[in-house]
Amino acid sequence: MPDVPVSRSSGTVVAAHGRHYLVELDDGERLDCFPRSKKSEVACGDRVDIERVADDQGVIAAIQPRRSLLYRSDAFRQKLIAANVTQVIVVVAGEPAFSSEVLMRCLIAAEVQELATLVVLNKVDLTAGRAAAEARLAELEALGQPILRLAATVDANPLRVRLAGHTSLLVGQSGMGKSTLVNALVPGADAATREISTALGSGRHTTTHATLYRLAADSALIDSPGLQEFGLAHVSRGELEHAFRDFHDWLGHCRFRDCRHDTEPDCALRGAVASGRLSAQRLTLFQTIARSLPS
Ligand SMILES: Nc1nc2c(ncn2[C@@H]2O[C@H](COP(=O)(O)OP(=O)(O)O)[C@@H](O)[C@H]2O)c(=O)[nH]1
Ligand SMILES: [Mg+2]
Ligand SMILES: [Zn+2]
Repeated sequence: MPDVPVSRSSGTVVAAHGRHYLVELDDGERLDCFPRSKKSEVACGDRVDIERVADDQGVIAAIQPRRSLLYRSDAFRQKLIAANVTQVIVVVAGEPAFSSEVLMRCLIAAEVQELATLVVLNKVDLTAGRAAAEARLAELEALGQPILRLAATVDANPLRVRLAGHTSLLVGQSGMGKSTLVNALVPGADAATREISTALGSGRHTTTHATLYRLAADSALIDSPGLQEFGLAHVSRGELEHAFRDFHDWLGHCRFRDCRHDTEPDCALRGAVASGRLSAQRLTLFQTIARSLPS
């Protein structure tokens, strides 16, 4: 090891690509960093303690306690998305058509972390797919889910006021317009993204890693790579049931306490569907996601 005196400082992970991180130190300097141990899992948005090992390189010595951690998971592993987020913004669009299941999975992951959620229907300047998208969002909106409609390429400002005081994460399938929103809201984001991609050796043209941008002293925006699936292996059946807000009135009223709301007799949820008080699509969506859970 070179004989460099160890200096310790703390900072925020502003970009994460594999096991390579860009950390913004509290004095504003940006430093390339690697985790100390093979096992350590660092996420964009993490507050970390850094030991400088070279002029231009640091080691992440510790991750400070997180106020939230958003991740997806299958039976074998988890993929961190972002840490210390306070608001999850799921971006959808009419064109290309979005998946209701992916949207719901993003909302469930946020709900489990008790994070505020906002759905942005982007590209409202396009008529293609708009009616179909609205039809699929209507159910969620009726349940009290906040939905914001805008066109990132025309005017992204309606989103700006919703970001104040938050560390917001943009998630969703690719092609929905997340990066376009970031570029519209953060001056110089495009150039910064290219610089970071070069530094981290990731691809230049699509979002390959989560990146945090500062908006003001009290707010930040994190862009994330598009996802086509969102594994929820870490979510329990109970958490899943509660994340479906329209189920609340019926939970606990099935004949069997451990009712799976599938083929059991006297299931309150299926009863509610039969009497038209609960949407059949919502119960089907629940079943689809429930079947993918480990238990
Ligand atoms: N017409 C229209 N196109 C948009 C809008 N927002 C994004 N796009 C386009 O949609 C494509 C995908 O955008 P991008 O930001 O890369 O999506 P991401 O994968 O979610 O980051 C790009 O070609 C954008 O120019 C919008 O509001 N209206
Ligand atoms: Mg992108
Ligand atoms: Zn039931």
